[in-house]
Amino acid sequence: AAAAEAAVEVGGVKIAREDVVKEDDPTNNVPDTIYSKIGLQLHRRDNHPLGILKNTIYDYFDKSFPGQFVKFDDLCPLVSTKQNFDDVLVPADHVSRSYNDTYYVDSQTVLRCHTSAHQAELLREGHRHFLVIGDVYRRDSIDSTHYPVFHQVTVFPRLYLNVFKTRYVMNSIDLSRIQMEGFRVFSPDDWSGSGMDGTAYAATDLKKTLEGLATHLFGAVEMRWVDTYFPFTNPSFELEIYFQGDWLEVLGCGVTEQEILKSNGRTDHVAWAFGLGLERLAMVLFDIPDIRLFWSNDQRFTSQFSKGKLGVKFKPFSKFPPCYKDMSFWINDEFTENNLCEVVRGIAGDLVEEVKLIDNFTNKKGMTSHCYRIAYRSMERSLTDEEINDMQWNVREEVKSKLRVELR
Ligand code: FA5
Ligand code: MG
Repeated sequence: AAAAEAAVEVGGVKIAREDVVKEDDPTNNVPDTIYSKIGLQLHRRDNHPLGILKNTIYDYFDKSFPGQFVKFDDLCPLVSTKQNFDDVLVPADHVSRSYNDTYYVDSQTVLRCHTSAHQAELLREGHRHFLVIGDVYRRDSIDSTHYPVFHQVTVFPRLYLNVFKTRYVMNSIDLSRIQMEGFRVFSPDDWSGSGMDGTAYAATDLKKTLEGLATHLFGAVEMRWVDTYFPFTNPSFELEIYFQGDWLEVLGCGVTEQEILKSNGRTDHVAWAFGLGLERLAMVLFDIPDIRLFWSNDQRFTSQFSKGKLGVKFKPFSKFPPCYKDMSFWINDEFTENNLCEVVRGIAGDLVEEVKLIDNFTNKKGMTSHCYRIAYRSMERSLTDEEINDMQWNVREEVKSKLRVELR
């Protein structure tokens, strides 16, 4: 196989392979398949479904809040654990910090697992309203809607002075200064009759803005709000839209924790933020059946999309049959599905379509057996029996040697 590029450049930062892939370093778990995705920046290609969707989201914010939002789509995906976790109040024992869920370059540096990793530094730099779009990285399961690299848009924040508290505060603020600085100014009518405090007011504004975005993308749709939890927002919500007979989670959002604003120089402010996965939305909007297709260079895929054309329905080129291989083994204490998926992805790359647990039992001695079904399928061509058997043989060997499980 062709060696991965010696170095890529993102946002002015040169990233060499040896900066990211360190096979002998136990504090590193980044494989070549992940390194090879850094710098591709699908979201910056105007004729790519992700670029088209990104630009449509830009349009909405430019139209709704002219001149207010600054956009960042070229920030380096290598961030510190402080940026990715501490700055957004992710607790020390949260699963997302584990080597099982996140790609670590070393014990202090990760490939960002969400674009929220940039909000604290951007606040400290003095920005008020901003969008961050970028590639994010997660160790995860393998199926048609999960890929270890995907793209997120974080919008943060709609930041306003907390003029809600009392009429006294309202009266004491120099309104001309606030307007000059681009804050949204509320007249007393906005809040005094509403009985809402700043948080409730922000939550209402957030929901209204996001319902507007969903309508901008989908036209008239049915949607619903679901309460949820994020360490960095309170209250927190997910927006689901009803599409083709099912409820689809499209984004997470909430009112920013005061602690984040205070520790980044924004006392007496209220803000909201949201984070949205571009692929899931694009799959629905363009009828794209498998998340791997976004990475395809096949003309039959790329030629179907063009700048500014949201929602052109993808016409699948002939679909090739999948080939299923089952594999059973006795697991050990360290076994995780994410680790198995890394092994399979490392060997089969984008030729693996799904890895699925199909049987699971524990015998009288307390040994647990798992049977996984691996689906191999190319999006572009027929696979030969020989090539599938080779991949499966290599998967079995590596599962034995790397995961140290006992094959059955
Ligand atoms: C977050 O990442 C939060 N940072 C979002 C947020 C931002 C909340 C700001 C509040 C304020 P979550 O892990 O749910 O949340 O991911 C957000 C979206 O990313 C999901 O709704 C989904 O659309 C997408 N997503 C998550 N994992 C994958 C994956 N493996 N492949 C493709 N898309 C994914
Ligand atoms: Mg979620």
